[in-house]
Amino acid sequence: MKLYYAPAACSLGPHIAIREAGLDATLNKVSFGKERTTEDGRNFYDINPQGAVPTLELDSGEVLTEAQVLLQYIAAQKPEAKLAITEGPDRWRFLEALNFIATELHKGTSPLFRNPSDEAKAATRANLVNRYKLLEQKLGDKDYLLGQFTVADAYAFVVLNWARRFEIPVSASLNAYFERIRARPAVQQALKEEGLPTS
Ligand SMILES: N[C@@H](CCC(=O)N[C@@H](CS)C(=O)NCC(=O)O)C(=O)O
Repeated sequence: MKLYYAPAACSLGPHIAIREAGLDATLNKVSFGKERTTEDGRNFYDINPQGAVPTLELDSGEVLTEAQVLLQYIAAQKPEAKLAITEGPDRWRFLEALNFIATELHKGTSPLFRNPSDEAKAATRANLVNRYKLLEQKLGDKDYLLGQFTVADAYAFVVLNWARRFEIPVSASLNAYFERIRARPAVQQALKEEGLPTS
């Protein structure tokens, strides 16, 4: 499989998941200039008409999109790595966490990347402060959102990294959670491969 990514974008979640699962995958960096071009010189819109990362090209040639679907797809390729919860009551908590991160935190942060007006920025930040309190409640006193590490934590790591970038205040427990994830060897590998700081 081939993952189209941009450094520190939401594609970092599936990238971490690939490394956690120990899957064989190649990376292809997308340039987000006026044109969207892949590392190997193709027009990215020909691969994904939405022009967004993450985009996963399967070995069959099929193209899969949407971060939380890619995370589940990757986890399903290596069930023994237990990166998803697929049975029991926690299955629904797992899906709830993924959707919360996608719709409240990921898309809740997106406006800040578009250089919004001061008013829009303040409203976005206030909403995120509230949403990170909810994430803190979901984490509780556990090491990871579902107790064990899953791809939901890989996704949470990405948005918490953005929270740092945009100086959204989060609790000490969420900061410790971020550091716990960052210390994982697979996360360190993914950060290095994207040319990002590892500490
Ligand atoms: N619905 C997509 C959205 C992905 C998305 O927002 N990707 C961002 C990077 S984090 C992107 O590529 N933005 C460029 C654009 O949409 O034009 C998903 O959940 O995967």
